[in-house]
Amino acid sequence: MNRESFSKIVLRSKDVAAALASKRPIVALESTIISHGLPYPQNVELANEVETIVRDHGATPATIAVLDGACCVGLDAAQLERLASEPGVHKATTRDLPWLIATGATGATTVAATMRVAAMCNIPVFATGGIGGVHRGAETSFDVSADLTELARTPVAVVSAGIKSILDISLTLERLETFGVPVVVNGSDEFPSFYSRTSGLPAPRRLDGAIALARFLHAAWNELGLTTGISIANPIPPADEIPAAEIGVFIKEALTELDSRGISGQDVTPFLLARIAERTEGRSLLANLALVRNNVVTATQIAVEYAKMQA
Ligand code: PSU
Ligand code: MN
Repeated sequence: MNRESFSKIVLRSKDVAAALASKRPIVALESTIISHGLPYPQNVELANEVETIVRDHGATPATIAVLDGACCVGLDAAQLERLASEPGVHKATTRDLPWLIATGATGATTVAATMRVAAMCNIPVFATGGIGGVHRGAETSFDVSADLTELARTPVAVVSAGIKSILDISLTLERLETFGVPVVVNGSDEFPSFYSRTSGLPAPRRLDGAIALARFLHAAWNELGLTTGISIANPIPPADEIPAAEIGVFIKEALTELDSRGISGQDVTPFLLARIAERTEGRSLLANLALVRNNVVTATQIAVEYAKMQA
């Protein structure tokens, strides 16, 4: 495999190609959150809004998805609308990429698949809402997100609001430690749990602000030569937070319903996200939108600082 074969299946937008050529900062964005994580039309509104946020903070947005068998890096408004509204867009993690390419299908990329495509294009910073992890009950279901596998082997920094407590946060942090993935929390001593700034678990490491975080990426990849991804947990802003005890009730309820309906595999995360949004009457949705915007600002600031360090 070589660069030439990549160039046949990876379509970079004009803006992304220009930014890559002149080594200007880029922020990768995933698309599963658009097709399977948020309802229409909030999903497409957010997808457009985060592109503007990246530009306003001095970088080029690169939303990633597989459209008709091509890995697209940098999408236009019509492509975002399609991912947000078209029924039957596949949820695509790393193992699904070859099938989408070989059959000409369309898929929204998870954190794992987005990391993989971003790495193919040398885009080191990626913003999302929440990453996947070890599901509760994984000791019998073996349900552990491929996001963790990808963090173990793909050198991309993922800025998230931590991990939803639909997952086993403690076991997820154990897995990341085993894989040697550096995990750092931005500006807090506690690991955040998506809707909440707290989880009851300490931050494995803490750094404050984009310059310190960019320095951390530089140490990992350029000075130490590590080849793993990096997980940057960015707590939701205090004004948008839903306290862990409040959201916990709805999470428990959704998990019970998951069991009684026998839902498994790739459908688990989308089911839980939709159920929680429904049961909180949109409050979780507002929090979700707010934390994504916040992560995109932080990721863009990191991308800008990291690009300066590579000059
Ligand atoms: N967690 C969220 N919102 C999301 C996801 C996770 O709070 O939209 C999406 C991301 O795309 C993540 C994927 O990569 O779900 C993980 O799915 P799975 O658990 O099937 O690996
Ligand atoms: Mn899974």
